[in-house]
Amino acid sequence: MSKERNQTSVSELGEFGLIDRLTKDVEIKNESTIEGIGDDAAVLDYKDKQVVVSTDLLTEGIHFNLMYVPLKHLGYKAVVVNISDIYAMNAIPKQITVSIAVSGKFSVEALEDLYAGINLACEKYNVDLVGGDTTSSLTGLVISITAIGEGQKETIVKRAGAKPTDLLCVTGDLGGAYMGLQLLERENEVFKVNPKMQPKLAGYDYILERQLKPEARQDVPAILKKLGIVPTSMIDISDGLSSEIMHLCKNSGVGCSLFEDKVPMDNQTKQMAEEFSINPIVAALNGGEDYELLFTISLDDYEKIKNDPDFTIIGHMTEASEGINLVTNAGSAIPLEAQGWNHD
Ligand code: TPP
Repeated sequence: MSKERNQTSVSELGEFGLIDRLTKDVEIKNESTIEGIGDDAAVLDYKDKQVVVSTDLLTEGIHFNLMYVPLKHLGYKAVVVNISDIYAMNAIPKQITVSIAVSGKFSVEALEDLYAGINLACEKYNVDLVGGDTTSSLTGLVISITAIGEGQKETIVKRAGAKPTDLLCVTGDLGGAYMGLQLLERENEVFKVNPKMQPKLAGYDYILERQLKPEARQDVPAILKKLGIVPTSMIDISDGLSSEIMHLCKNSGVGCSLFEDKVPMDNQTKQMAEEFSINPIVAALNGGEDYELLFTISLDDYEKIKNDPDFTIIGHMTEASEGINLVTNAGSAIPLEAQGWNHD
């Protein structure tokens, strides 16, 4: 929370004054936005397009800890995790609505920091903020974002559609966001005991950024289009690789063999996992928040994708009766368990 600026209480501005102030920098960038903030609902003209809508809720103490997450980063990340769901449909996000519930501990200036992050993400991803709601909360901050995107009927990709011989592919690398979170939690515990201790974060910029300022795979729909590939199924990795594989398999009615040695991981992820005595594959399988895309393609598309540096083939789908298995580095196949992150 900024110390330099004068602090205004939310009650001084009132709900509508607050909305005006928080959204004063919003600009409309897309032709399809006929009506933005100000009416009962946004009006979007999509003509021959398919509209895709997704909502996510983030709650203080459950999804984020403001002891080490700056509000500007939180705003940015809240947008990214939502629009990641739109890219996961092979669609392009165009508009978002943002609803917040805030307790009295937040000043207007603190909320402006949150919206500065939201606006920054809207700039980066070319998305319009077109509506939302604000209300009070007794327990801290709650952020709900709805993302709206557009796609073409022929190229929208769902979780169902994978066939038993398809290849399983992933973008980027996995486990980094989880190891970044472990590092921040550890240093936060140290801080609570001794606030004068300097946090030991040096050398871990990548995994910290993966946790604090993740990016959505904006580039993927265009790359797939260029390669002439329409995935047979797709999902984004928010809860961890294992539970996302489960979703694809369940929705498609297939099984899967995932190869441990193929799962891409960054060196910082591996290093931090070693410091925490965690097997790095566990961070990739169960950590979550990587916001990479996991998808299946027809075996016929193998030649198109095999040399593309954006994607890694990590396994293949099987008949459902063969189950969902992890082929370990030692060569044994063990049933994969969906131990993705949950809120308990
Ligand atoms: N606790 C704190 C304080 N910070 C975190 N970043 C996490 C836990 C980890 N975490 C927060 S959201 C999330 C994870 C792993 C991903 C899954 O969130 P969920 O609400 O299940 O998203 P959905 O699958 O509904 O999109």
